[in-house]
Amino acid sequence: MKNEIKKIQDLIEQSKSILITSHENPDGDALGSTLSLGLGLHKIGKEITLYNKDGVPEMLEFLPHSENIVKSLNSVSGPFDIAFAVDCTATSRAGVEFEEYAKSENCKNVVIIDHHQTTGSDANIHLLDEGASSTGILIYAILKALDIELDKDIAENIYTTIVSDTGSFSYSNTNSDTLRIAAELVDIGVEPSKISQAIYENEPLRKLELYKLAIPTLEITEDETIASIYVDKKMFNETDTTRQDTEGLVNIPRSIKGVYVAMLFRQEGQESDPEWKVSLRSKGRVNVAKIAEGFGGGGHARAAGCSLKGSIQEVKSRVISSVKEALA
Ligand SMILES: [Mn+2]
Repeated sequence: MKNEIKKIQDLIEQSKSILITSHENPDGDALGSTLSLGLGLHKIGKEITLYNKDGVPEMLEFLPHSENIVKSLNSVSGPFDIAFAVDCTATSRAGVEFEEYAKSENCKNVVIIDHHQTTGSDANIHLLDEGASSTGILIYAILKALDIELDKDIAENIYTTIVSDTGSFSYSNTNSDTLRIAAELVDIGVEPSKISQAIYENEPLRKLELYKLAIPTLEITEDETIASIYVDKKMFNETDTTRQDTEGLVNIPRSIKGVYVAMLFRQEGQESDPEWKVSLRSKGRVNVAKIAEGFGGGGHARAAGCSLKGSIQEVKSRVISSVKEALA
């Protein structure tokens, strides 16, 4: 990993124009990493372009400089010396537009920075540290390697990546490095209560209306170890919500005593050809990344995702069978 950081450092030092993106439907780690890397590299005179296919969700608009993230690559002024895809297992995670763009002459080098279990990638440099609590922790390491002084805006962005991906320092990926870095960020000026309020006490009412419709779908297996919940197109339409409003919903089945694996099914695609995006959460007994991989997805041992086609009943029973097998 030290080696990869050195390679990235050298590449940045030789570069002028830099494009940074992250995965679609971005979370706090995706955008906090995009922004902190961008702000840091801007400080040493690089020309920075920030892009995300889905833009900035309302709940993350508080991130300093998030208004600078563009939603299309049409108007950006390439070519770029480096295109970074952060918090992404592959360039495809940032969407087709970026995947194609990264392959073109517009991007001289592609660098992936991530903390998700993965095999192989389509990048020139792939910095992968599964031990990092958030991708933002890796951005922190890169900025430090480049001797860039962290200011409050950078610190708030990195701090948000940590709070998001550790569930406010509560998941098993919270380690002493995470806490030490968080403490340093607080010393720089981050106010933890301000960030927590921005993330957790700022929900649009419509999101709770969606929760009201989703909670009756809560189901648990007979032995009470696997729990699921789902959101279909009708619920989204009725509450005028989008997939962004399902953020955190999987924590409802997960919160149940005795549950080892929790899952959220979210309908995507056309009504005639329904597709379900599955978020899997494990409390430790089962590696849900392995389950997701079985359906063409991926992720971490305790948080992973995949997509399946079919009716909700079919899709649920396939995933639950696979979890039961793993639990047996
Ligand atoms: Mn992440």
